[in-house]
Amino acid sequence: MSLIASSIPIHTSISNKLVINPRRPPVLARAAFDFTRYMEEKAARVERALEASVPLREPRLVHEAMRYSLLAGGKRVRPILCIAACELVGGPERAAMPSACAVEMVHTMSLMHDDLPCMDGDDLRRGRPSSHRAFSESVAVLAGDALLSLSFEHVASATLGVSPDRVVRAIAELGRSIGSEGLVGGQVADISSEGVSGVGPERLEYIHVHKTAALLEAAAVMGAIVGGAGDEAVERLRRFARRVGLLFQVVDDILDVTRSSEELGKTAGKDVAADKATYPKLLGLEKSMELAEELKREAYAQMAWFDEDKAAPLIALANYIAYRNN
Ligand code: GRG
Repeated sequence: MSLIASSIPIHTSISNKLVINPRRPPVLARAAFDFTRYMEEKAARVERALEASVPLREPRLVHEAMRYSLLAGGKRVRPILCIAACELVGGPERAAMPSACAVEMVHTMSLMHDDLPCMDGDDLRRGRPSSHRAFSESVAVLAGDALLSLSFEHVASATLGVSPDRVVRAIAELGRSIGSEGLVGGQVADISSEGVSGVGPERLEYIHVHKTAALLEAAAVMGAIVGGAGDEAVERLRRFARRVGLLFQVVDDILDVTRSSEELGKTAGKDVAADKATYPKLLGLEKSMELAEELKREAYAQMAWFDEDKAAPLIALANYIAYRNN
């Protein structure tokens, strides 16, 4: 059963057995796999698909705002995860592209809403003024709503050559991951924990698993479903992505206190300023890095079930998430 639905924690205790050196060069599954090239090629195709998914129609203002945020050049980790999961189970990239675009639309709209003054309040996103600063608060809300709506429409209408029951399952996965028991649930828990003392590891894990890991999990699971995966493969990819998703947020917390706003393309040090519960605050930097390493190993373990060569992109993606700089 999914962690998102059951709320079973990934870690009830933090291991202190692992000793890691964060500067150690990452070890990839196969030296022959060129991950940089893989990311560049996939990101370029995702970019083209995203561009085509939101044409500049009337009313111009809302479409301009949708495109302003969607095409602002994020890392595109979620769509690439979706495509890699599809290809791992033998599906073609084109089967996953609409789902890949949909998760990026949802991710982008969640950033637009998160940046609003009534939420986390940030004027900088992806290295440029946030949506509400470039347009207005009302346009940022509406353009975010429109991206959310389009994400579902896009999976339903643009996924071709995949059986209708698989498309419906993918849409259900997306809906479940972002609603009140997914992303929205995590954001509510996050906001209501601000400035509250005594936020423990279980509460923090709930926030991060729902706010961040849920959408990465949906990306991988949607890719697997439209790629034709059986139940066991879907479940393995779900567990892999859940750990990678939590890893993503642990690293995000670490970067918030170790990098500058210029490096991040968003305001650094915000978590401390807002008195937020974060892993560095709860565990300290070193233990947070140990947790990141542990999550990466657990994610890798799920990949051992698959063909080593086919799993190489996902292993490398987890590695990239663990060692990223922004
Ligand atoms: C989804 C209906 C709905 C509402 C949104 C505002 C909100 C509810 C949730 C906030 C979720 C949020 C902002 C989580 C943080 C996730 C995170 C670590 C973002 C950074 O992702 P990157 O580093 O960013 O992949 P880029 O810009 O590279 O895409």
